[in-house]
Amino acid sequence: MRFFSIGAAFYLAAVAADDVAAIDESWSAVDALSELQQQAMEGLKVSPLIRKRGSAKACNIFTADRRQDWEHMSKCQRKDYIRAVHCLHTLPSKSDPEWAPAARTRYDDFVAVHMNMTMSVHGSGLFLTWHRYLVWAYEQALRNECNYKGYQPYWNYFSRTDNIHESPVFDGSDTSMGGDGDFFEHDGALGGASMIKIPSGQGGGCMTTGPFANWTANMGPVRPGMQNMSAIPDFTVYNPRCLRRDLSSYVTSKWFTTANLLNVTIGRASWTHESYWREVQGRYPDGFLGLHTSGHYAMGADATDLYSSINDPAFWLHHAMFDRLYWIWQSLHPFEARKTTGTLTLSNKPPTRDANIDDLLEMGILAQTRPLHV
Ligand SMILES: [Cu+2]
Repeated sequence: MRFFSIGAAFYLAAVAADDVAAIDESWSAVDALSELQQQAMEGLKVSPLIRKRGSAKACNIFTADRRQDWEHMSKCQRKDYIRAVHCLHTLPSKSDPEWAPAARTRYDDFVAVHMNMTMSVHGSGLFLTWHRYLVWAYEQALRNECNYKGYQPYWNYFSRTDNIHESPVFDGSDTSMGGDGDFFEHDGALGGASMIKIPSGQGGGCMTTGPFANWTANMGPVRPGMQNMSAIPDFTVYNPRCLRRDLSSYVTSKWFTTANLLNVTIGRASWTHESYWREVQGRYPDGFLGLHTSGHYAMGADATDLYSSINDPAFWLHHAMFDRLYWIWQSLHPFEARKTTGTLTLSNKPPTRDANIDDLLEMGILAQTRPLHV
């Protein structure tokens, strides 16, 4: 069985080379990822879980909704998505104003919940699944409250890594998620717990062109990685301002590589849940930003704030992609897929117990509370 042979071949270094696609670092990251996805989907078709829950109504590979690569969506589809995001950004907030006095719009409800939970849903055992659930809740809001017909698109960040300005997600056209910010002279950004220096790009200021020109952020930033940006203490402070970007091809070309992709999907870092979890979040003392943080620093400016990066409407395309990698890894590593790693606090500060799969994912007013793994 091809699916199990991938995990087993790499995990046990077994000789099953004829079953394992000969993906190596000579492949483009885009081609490698499509092949990995293909194999992950084959795996899901033969998963024992599907046999157990094989009814037509069960959520499985045959019934699942399909998210799409922004690059492969039609202009009409992209425009409908952009319309729906603006809709959420226009509808009034449903948050209790006592709890989130700075939240003005329905979009802000997502910002407030993310900011409020920052210290327990990053660098923790809840990190991967909580963000999966957050993206789902947002997708539901777009569909149910803004009549969006599609599903949450993703930014394939292994595409156009040489020049992020050419990515259809960020090219600034009317079918993009906006372009770069205006030029603002600054000292670059410090990522990875301030251990990794990112040179400044050509932006850093307000995003004044494209479909999200003059987009307003109402909360944050609390601890932006971009230098020379002022901060506020927490999500209760109303801080309306333009959204800023500083697109970074330095980040995309350095970290969105075939080698890093293979490492977390079939290579050494993919072997256990713990190694996957660690690697995708970066090894900061080694100067390695990791796929998750790289997504944020590739967008730059507002997106470099751990708390309020969610203000950038492209946050969702990044996290949908990050979640895509997670399910591909899960499918390729079925014996590790339902585990969790980490405690209940960011980098275990303050110290807390290990998270477990019965821990609850809280989403405030965005969605019902549910266990980490069902
Ligand atoms: Cu987050």
